[in-house]
Amino acid sequence: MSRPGLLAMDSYQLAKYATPVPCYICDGVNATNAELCRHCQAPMALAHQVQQNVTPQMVAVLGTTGSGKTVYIGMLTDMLSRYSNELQLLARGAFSISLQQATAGALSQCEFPLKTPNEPDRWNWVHSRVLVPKKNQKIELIMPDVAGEALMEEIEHPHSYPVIRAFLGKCTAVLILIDIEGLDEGCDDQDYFGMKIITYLNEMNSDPKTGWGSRPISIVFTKSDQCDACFEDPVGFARQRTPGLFKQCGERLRRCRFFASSVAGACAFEVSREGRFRVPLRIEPRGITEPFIWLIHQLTGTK
Ligand SMILES: Nc1nc2c(ncn2[C@@H]2O[C@H](COP(=O)(O)OP(=O)(O)OP(=O)(O)O)[C@@H](O)[C@H]2O)c(=O)[nH]1
Ligand SMILES: [Mg+2]
Ligand SMILES: [Zn+2]
Repeated sequence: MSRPGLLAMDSYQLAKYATPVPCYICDGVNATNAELCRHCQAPMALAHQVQQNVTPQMVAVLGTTGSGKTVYIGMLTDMLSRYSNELQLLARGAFSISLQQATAGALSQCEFPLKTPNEPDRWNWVHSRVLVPKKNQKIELIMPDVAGEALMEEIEHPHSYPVIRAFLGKCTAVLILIDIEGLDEGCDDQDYFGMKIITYLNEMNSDPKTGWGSRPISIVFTKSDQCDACFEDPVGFARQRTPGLFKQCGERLRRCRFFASSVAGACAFEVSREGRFRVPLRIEPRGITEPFIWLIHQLTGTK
């Protein structure tokens, strides 16, 4: 015979999982305990980390595959989080430090980091607080390291990577990386890439006041360790070597500036059974922080 008793019902605990949480990148609705957005695969940690009274700005680093995005973002975050007086970076959430750690780790062993996988759930999303000490200003920033192949796919076939489109739609500034190595021997793929990305952004939002024509854009010539002339005069270099991009910038962008950057002081090639790989012989960052600092000053109105 069974005796009557009281049994506590735990089903109310499930109620909290029914509260939908919007993804910070695409606004798609997800369950509270989702790790990745089920619509665009962006980490849901971004939505949880963002405080209600702080709206993070989104900044994109765009470039073809192999143009140096991962090396650039990794080195930039490493430099700004350690020893910059002009601007300081504080990572929000441990996962924001992974890219910096992977890049610094690889470079310290005289290697370059691995190519970024095409799957959005494997990208590193750097979420940080940026401080401008002299002006006592701070902003929150989200800056992912996207794969160049995925980016090109989205530019050539819009909507193939919804996460890229959603993210770029919310960006307030971009850094466009142009690989100067790709400009050698009369190859103009990098010039075409620059023109395509500016056209893509302008088509996305061409409003004269809020569109891309009035948002800050840094054009960064990467791997400039291979060309002193580029460091000496990035504008002259752009005019001569990327004439299509230079013209588009002059005609369509009101807040655009050219920069030269490099991470490696000198490189060599290592030949193994897997192929021929470039290895950095010494790390000598040049022009890494300048394009980013200029963007932040543009965003905060501090210069
Ligand atoms: N000489 C020189 N080579 C560099 C420099 N930075 C990157 N590289 C070379 O460019 C390659 C690609 O760099 P990544 O940062 O992985 O390029 P990525 O744009 O992230 O490429 P995806 O992940 O495919 O989109 C490296 O493996 C190096 O061979 C640099 O400052 N100088
Ligand atoms: Mg990469
Ligand atoms: Zn999403």
